[in-house]
Amino acid sequence: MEIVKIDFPVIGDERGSLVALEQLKNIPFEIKRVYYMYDLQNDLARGFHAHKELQQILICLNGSCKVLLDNGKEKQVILLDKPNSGLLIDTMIWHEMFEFSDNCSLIVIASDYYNEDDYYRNYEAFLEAIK
Ligand code: T46
Repeated sequence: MEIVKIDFPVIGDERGSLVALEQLKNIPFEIKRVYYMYDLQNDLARGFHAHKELQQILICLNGSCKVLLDNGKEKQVILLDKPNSGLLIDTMIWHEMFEFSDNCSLIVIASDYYNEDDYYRNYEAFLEAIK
């Protein structure tokens, strides 16, 4: 399975670091939604679904976490621990986020609005769909 990680250029000076995300430039799709997660619990994993059409870039802005990506044939676990690195979660990739560090926060750049009909939340249904 191809893992796509995007390293965003950091514009830094003595005041700190700045990263710019721009649709169809360093984000490979049109951006329709941005959401974020914080107060994450180390032992409470999230995700456990795949998207039919949605593409997303997941960035760990603070702390670290692991992401399992599963295309139905292969599984890979990726560590996210850099605020200037984004992980592409493409369509039809089952994903789970887990082992959140203290103060972990995640921001997600998404190609479409929230739509519950775009989710496969049942693993067997996901496997059936990608056959
Ligand atoms: C994903 C991973 C990375 C909304 O109402 N609007 C939204 O934009 C989102 C993202 C969620 N919700 C509702 C749906 C649920 O009732 O918020 C509740 C929690 O969502 P969920 O259990 O899907 O959260 P995660 O962390 O398991 O998954 C989220 C995204 O939903 C999903 O698209 O790929 O983050």
